[in-house]
Amino acid sequence: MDKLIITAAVTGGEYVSKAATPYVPSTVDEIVDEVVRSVEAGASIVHLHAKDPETGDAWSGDPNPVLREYVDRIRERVDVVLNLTTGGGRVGNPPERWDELVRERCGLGQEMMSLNMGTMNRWMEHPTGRIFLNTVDMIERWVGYMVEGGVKPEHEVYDTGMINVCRQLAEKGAAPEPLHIQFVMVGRTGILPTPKALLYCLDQIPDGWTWSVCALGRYEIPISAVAMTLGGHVRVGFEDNIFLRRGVLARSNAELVEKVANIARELDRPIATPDDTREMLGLKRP
Ligand code: KMH
Ligand code: ZN
Repeated sequence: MDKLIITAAVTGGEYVSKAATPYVPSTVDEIVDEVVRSVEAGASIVHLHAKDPETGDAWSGDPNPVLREYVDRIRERVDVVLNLTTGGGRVGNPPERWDELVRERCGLGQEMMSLNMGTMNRWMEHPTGRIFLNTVDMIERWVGYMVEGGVKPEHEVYDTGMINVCRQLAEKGAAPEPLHIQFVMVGRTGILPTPKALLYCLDQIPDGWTWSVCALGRYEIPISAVAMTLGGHVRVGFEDNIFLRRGVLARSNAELVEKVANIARELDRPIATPDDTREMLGLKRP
């Protein structure tokens, strides 16, 4: 089996503020320290959103200068593959600006970016409303910006129909193959976090594509264990789950990384380093 790529989604994304957990990192220093801890625990990719440094809420200004600062500061401290959000960064930024923001974001020095593969009802309250807007036109433009910028898209699939959108991008040559898919098992408005649903998803993707799962809340660790036994990769972290176990908040993203790294060790699945990950996913070195 391939080495295991562990992604840590450390910043809490758009949803997790200091009000939800005091352990979510918010200032630049806290975020950089948290990335270092997560890499030491076994993460080879970190996924980042821009945070309000005081409250830990989603940053409502231009996210790009904030993300650039994270990239530069993290590069000074630790070797890790950087994966910036595309779906985040909309709070306070109207849809007319999204294209320009995404295009500019492709040049911040990261190796990867999320690319959300369809419009859906959000699974949680959100300051921008319940619709998570990602039309096929937006996706096609944004994948083009990523390819131009030498950034590898991580295709976020929240529902099985979105796999067809991935296949169409590949057939048109818009997204370079092999694609890397993140099955985002949100339940509620998207894929249920069950082994059966995951097996169905895997049946739909071509051989040779790489894949990872991220399941929300209490399903994060059990579904990660299923993915690991099936040869897939995993994402954990405060963006998806803040609990180490029932009723116990994780005190750091690194505790969640360590938990899946321990399962991998028990399964005799070696853990990928950042350089292994670059090779496995065909990423450019920064
Ligand atoms: N918040 C995750 C469930 C993005 O940042 O563009 C999906 C995500 C997408 O990470
Ligand atoms: Zn995200």
